[in-house]
Amino acid sequence: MKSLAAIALGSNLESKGIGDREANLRVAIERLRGLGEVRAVSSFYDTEPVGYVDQPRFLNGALLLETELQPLELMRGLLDIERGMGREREGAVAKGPRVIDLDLLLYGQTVMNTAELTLPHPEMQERRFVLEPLAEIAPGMVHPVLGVTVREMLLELG
Ligand code: PH2
Ligand code: MG
Ligand code: MG
Repeated sequence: MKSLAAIALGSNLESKGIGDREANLRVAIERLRGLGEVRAVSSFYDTEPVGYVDQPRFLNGALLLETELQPLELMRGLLDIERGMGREREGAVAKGPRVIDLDLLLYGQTVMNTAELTLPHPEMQERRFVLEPLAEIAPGMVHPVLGVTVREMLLELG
């Protein structure tokens, strides 16, 4: 059975083999085509770093993927793409600079909470850099726990 997943993309470092932030996002999108069918891609937003602020500005976007993969398989696929693009996790600062970050936000109406994966993404409703691009491509997509749409979550941020 096919499911519709919402994925957040972010980059705030150049990568050796690929290039600048925008090139990183574009290559990630091409590689995501290996995990399913890309149904929509948002524009890219230049954003102020949130949380850990002493790092370069991010380029953020969002994407809808229709996939046969189950949530954990999909998340492992995202991690494989991150690793393949040179993302370093060993010794890296939490929430710090990265070549590419692919976060699984929503997987249809699936709710799960395991050591490996929490769905929906526990912080998505607090992050403008996630909701603004996602609202462009999926304003009516519903958060299965909060029972509100992406557009409503964005409005709630003020
Ligand atoms: N990601 C983080 C931490 N802070 N800030 C912005 N603007 N965009 C991000 O993608 C981001 C962040 C950790 O994943
Ligand atoms: Mg992230
Ligand atoms: Mg991540």
